[in-house]
Amino acid sequence: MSEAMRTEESRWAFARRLWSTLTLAGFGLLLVGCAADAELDTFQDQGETARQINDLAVPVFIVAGVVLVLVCGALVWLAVKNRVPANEDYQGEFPKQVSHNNTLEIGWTLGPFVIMVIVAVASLVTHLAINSTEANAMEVQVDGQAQTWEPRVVVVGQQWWWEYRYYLSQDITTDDLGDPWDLPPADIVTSGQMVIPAGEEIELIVTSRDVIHSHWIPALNGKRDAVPGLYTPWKLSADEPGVYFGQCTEFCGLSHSRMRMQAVAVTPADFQTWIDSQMKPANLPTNEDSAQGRGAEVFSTYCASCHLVRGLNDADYNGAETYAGSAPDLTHFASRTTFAGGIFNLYNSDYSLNDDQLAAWIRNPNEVKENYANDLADGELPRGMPDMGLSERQISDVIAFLATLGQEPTRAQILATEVN
Ligand code: HEC
Ligand SMILES: [Cu+2]
Repeated sequence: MSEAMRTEESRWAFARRLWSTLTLAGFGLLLVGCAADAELDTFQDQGETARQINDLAVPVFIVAGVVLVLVCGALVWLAVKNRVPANEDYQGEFPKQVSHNNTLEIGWTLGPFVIMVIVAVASLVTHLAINSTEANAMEVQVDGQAQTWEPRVVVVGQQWWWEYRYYLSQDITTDDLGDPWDLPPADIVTSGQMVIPAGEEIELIVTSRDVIHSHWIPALNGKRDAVPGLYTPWKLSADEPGVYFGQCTEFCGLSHSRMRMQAVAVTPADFQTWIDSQMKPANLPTNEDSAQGRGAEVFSTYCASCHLVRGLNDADYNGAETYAGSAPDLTHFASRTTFAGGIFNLYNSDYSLNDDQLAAWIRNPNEVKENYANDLADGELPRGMPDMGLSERQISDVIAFLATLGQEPTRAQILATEVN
């Protein structure tokens, strides 16, 4: 065997191996998409809007699939059936040439036309339905006073976490909001977790403070872009109490894949309880010499330029010194069960505080979630939380302080919201 032939042969062997590897990898990826309990499965609708989307998408997928199989099948079948050897001396018959066949021409014009009209009408109907909102004002107690509240949440994306703002005492509209860098104070502000009453349609007002993000909680609804400076209406609802996972779906920089969120749907009674506790200012430590007291001091020195703890630094809080001008409101930090864009568990499954993870975060955020917040050029503002060079003592003190902020979640809540 000549040298040239051998190389030729090994090239072929390589190509074959490459092909089978790629095919296997392709099938692997396909199967990964089949996990029965996938958190971001678009086909497991658990709310009205998600259901309406599926009622449109599934039949359209099926019709498109049938058309694909018919067209490709006909193509392959005709090609095989009418094959003629690539041989200039071929003397046999050539396939019959068909043209100007009225039945065929009308058929393959009208068929697709009818299918497209049906799909277009169905799409339009669904589109209008998922973009319309209903008036479903519900009764809530705010500071002991009954209020009618049209369930509405202002959703703000920034690198790399979601903020949820609740205005219970007024029927907030985009006109009242002004610009997203200077929103009016809200009754309740959370991050990463949006608590909603189950069975109610929740109107969302979606915006961003830096780059374009996209809000997506697939069990409850499709995606909606969060565009800086623009307010876009959206809605979602959950049929039953439960936890519904989401993920930012517009590439927004370094930690885009670690920008997650959860909708936590609760019963109306639990929702009221949640409102009552969230409306309270922080419970501040009274003993300055306790770990919590020293932690509050650390907070005031190192953290108050970005984070708000209502009752502690409202007076001189004027937004965060970050590119987006915002950082999570920590007034009720310990009432949430995940942190840093919904990627870490704040509690262990034995109900204790996940202080290892929290310490790692405060020690150097960039190491556990990449950001762009350290060693910046002059005048450049951080995207994410910087490493503040605290001592281990300061870290454990500030954690002791953070642990006192907000009503502790229940064990059921901790287990249901666990992320991995
Ligand atoms: C320069 C502004 C800035 C300073 C100063 C700062 N942080 Fe942050 N912090 C942020 C930003 C931005 C985030 C959101 C980052 C993310 O999720 O990617 C954050 C997130 C957090 C979170 C997670 C909150 C949540 O709900 O997800 C905790 C806890 C936290 N910071 C604690 C602290 C503590 C403690 C200090 C002081 C020692 C501090 N931060 C100082 C900007 C700051
Ligand atoms: Cu994002």
